[in-house]
This record gives sequence, C-alpha cells and structure tokens, in this order.
Amino acid sequence: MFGNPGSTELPMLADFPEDFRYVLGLQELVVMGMADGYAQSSGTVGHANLHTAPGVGNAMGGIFNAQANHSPVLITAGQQVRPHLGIQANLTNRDAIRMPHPLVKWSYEPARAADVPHALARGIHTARSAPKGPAFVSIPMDDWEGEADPASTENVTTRHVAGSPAPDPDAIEALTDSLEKASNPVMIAGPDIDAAGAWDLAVQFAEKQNLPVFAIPATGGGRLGFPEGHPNFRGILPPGIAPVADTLKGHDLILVVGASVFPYYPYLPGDFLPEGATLIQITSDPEEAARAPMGHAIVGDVKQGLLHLVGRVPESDRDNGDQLPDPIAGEEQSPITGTAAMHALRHAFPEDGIIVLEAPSATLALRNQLRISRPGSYFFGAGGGLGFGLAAAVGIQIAQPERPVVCVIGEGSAQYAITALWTAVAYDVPLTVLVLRNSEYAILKWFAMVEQVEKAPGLDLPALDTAAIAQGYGVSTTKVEEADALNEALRTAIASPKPELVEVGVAPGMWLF
Ligand SMILES: Cc1ncc(C[n+]2csc(CCOP(=O)(O)OP(=O)(O)O)c2C)c(N)n1
Repeated sequence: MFGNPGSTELPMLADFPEDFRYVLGLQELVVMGMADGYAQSSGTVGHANLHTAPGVGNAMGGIFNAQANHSPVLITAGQQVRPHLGIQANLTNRDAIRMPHPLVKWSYEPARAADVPHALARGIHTARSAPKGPAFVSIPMDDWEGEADPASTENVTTRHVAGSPAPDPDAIEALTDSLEKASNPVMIAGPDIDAAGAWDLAVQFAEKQNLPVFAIPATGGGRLGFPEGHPNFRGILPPGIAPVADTLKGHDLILVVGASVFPYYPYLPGDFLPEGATLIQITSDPEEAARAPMGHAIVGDVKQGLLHLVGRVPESDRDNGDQLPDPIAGEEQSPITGTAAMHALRHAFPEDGIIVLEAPSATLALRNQLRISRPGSYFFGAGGGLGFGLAAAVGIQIAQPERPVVCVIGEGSAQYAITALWTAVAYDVPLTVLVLRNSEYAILKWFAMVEQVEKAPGLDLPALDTAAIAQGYGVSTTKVEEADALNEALRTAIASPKPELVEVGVAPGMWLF
C-alpha cells in the first residue's frame, strides 16, 4: 500500500497487517505515481491510499496517467464518518464517486460498512481485468468499526477472476489471409505487447513474416512492444496525423498491435493513412477500438492474438527495407547536447537496467541512443502528465529490487514529484536519477514554434538547483558537465546501493537522435 495518511484514513491503518507493507509518499500525486509504476512493473495490482477529497484532488494528474498507462491500481480514499456526510462536516468528500469518475474504470462508495470487503475485491478484479486501469473505492472512516459479514468476506477474499477475452478466431484467420495477400505489410508495436508479456511472440511473428516494425509515437507509448535494437526495427512513428501517414507510405497493410490508433499530438492534420493502405488494430481495449478514426479493429487479448498469428502465418522472405544506422554521439560542444548525454548513458547502462523517462526534449534521443531491447525495461507516462517519472521510478525499483532503475528526467519535470526522493531515501530504494539541466522548458519552446506563439512568458527556469533540493531529502548527488564525467558518474551511481542523483548541464534545445 502506497499512501499518504490523514485522520480519515487512520482507522484503515489500525493494526496494520504484518504481511502488508506501507510505503509513505509525502504528496498524493507521488503516492499515485509510485502505485502506478509498481503495478505496471510487478504485473500485480498496485494500491494507492489517498486522503479523502483533497488527497484525491492532489492525485488526479496521476490517476489520469494511470488510466492512459492501462495501469491496474486500486485507489482507496478515506471519507468522513457516515453520520457526518449529510451535514457535510469538515473533510467530507461531498461527491466521492463523481470526483475521479472520468479517470477510473469504476468509482464506488459502499452502501453499508459490511459491503467494504466486497467493494475492495471488486475494485481489485476490475483494475486487473482487460483493459487494465485504475478503480476507486471511497470508505467512510467509521466503516472500519462495523461488522463484516464473515461468509461474504470469506468468499471475496478467496475467489479468483482469471482470463482475458480472446480475439475472434475468424477475425485472426481473416487477418492471416490479408497478410498473405499484402505486398508490403508493416507492424506497429504498442505498449500492451509488453504489458501482456507478449514481447517474444511479437518478435517471433515479425521474424516469421519478415515484417518491418515501427514503435507507436514516443509521446503516447508508456512501454515498448518490440526490441529497438532488432534488425527488423525501423524506428518510432512521428506523433502527428499527416506525418504518420507519410512515414507509412508504400505499405498496403498496417497491423497495429497493443496500442491506440494513434496517440497523436500536436495536431498536424492530413490523411490518416497512405493511399490504398488498410489498417488493422489488435487491442484488448474496446474503447480504443471504438474511437480509432480509421481502419478495422480486432478486440481481444494481445498475447493470444499474437500466439494465434504466429501459429498460422507462413515463413516469408519478403524484403523489409533497411536497418537503422548505429547511433552516434554527435559533435562535441559545451554545454554537451542532449544526444551526447544519452550517448554517455548508453555506455553506462547495464544489460538488466530499467529506464523511466520524463525528459521531454530528450525523449527521442534516449530512445534512439539506447535502443532498449529487453521487455519490461522502459516506462513513460503515456498520459503526458508530469509527475509520473520520479514517482513511478520509486515504485518500479521497489517492484524490481534486483534490477537497476535509472530515471531520466528534465529539471522542470523533476519538480512535480520531487518528494518521491524522500521515499527513495526512507525506504532504501537504490534508484539512480539523471537530471538533465537545460534551464528551460525546452519542449514548450519547441511547441511555441509549432503553434506560432511568440513572446510566451514562463518558459525559462534560471537558477533551479535540483541537486541541492535532492540533498535536502537525503539523496547523494553529483553534478557534471562533460560526457566522460557523466558516464563515470552514472556508473558509480548505478552501482551504489543507495538512491543517487546525477545532474548534467545540457545545451537548450530539442534532441531527436
Ligand atoms: C502536470 C503537467 N503540467 C504541465 C505540463 C506541461 N509541460 C509539458 S513539458 C513541460 C516542461 C518540462 O520541462 P523539463 O522537464 O525541464 O524538460 P525539457 O522540456 O526542458 O526537456 C511542461 C511544463 C505537463 N505535461 N504536465
């Protein structure tokens, strides 16, 4: 249970069971992000416990992110005692169900104290059923004094809800035929391949069919669905409507697996697909299927879909285009470029490392430099709400104590969930944080250009000393300016059994390679 307690949650925490662990976050956005990262990385349900209405309010951006990440999180919040609800006593969540409603799969306040165990079980099953996502239960604080119904509690704590609806075999058969007839098909790999544990199947399928593979746009993909160092990998789709169609020109069949179609941003209108192309999406999320602006969809479990495809398609020796060139460090300059910083990280990053990324102007540079090629090794806030990165990294490192986690974060982004550093220190979470300091909101300056906005205020961050702040939370820190020193500092930090923060000065601007 990740939580931040208040008076309304204390009864819930009484006699805290020994087989549970409580991880304190100092602000609810951080609590939510930690539970999200933990849930995604562990493959189990994360639990975030929030402080009645203001706590849910603070966590809202994180709940938004968990929804976009398809992250199975049970969110509980305390509530005033039932006799106080009608008179709206202080701290009453006056419309607890409606407050997080659009951002969760299910929002509920039990009608009776005796219904709390069932509501919690229902929330857990709801969060982890396809499509996965957050579920919310508000619990009046006097309910913990009430009597549970022993028979019902026995049932709800022992029953399992297993399985994920399979795609229609006829639809998969038809897709197999379309693939056979296509002259230049392509696969677009999305985050739910990783979440479904279907990474190896995606590779087998692409290899058997000799398909070129793209990743979905970087800004909307919370996980990787295909190894980016694989010879079939062709790169990351751009995020706008017209540029996606342009990139996919020449392909007549576009198969999107485990993603929405597509997480576009900014708005760059045009044709959705290249002329003559057909798109087919396999997704576990009926809502993702329904809202797609083009193509056809097959709704069902991504792993089972790929399993059937691998079993049915023949080996192909089609020509699938050119491999990506090796990443280069780029020209030396001072301050170093974001590309050079990511190149230094590439050479310090261990085989079994996990990246958590929230460094907007260096997103593409990191992806292109590191070409991450192991499953469960990359997490990004798909919703775009800052505050995911640092918090999720702490939750992921707790879920994966044996694997080194490196959170790469812009100095602006770091501030949203900065108190996560305290949790890392308090619970001995040996996370490495790499802060890219460019003294500005670089990505917003780029957006200002795209949106033709001139003279916007508030895009510079002079004299923001993230390392000094981190020291206040008890984190050991190192500041570097050169690529070699960065590489050295990262190796030391990653090997350290304590949380460490490395801050590197980078030149302002956007880093695409
Ligand atoms: C909760 C939230 N507030 C504001 C934004 C808008 N926003 C997007 S990127 C960004 C700046 C990030 O700055 P920094 O981390 O320094 O990265 P840089 O762009 O310089 O690489 C902001 C404020 C957001 N995405 N989420």
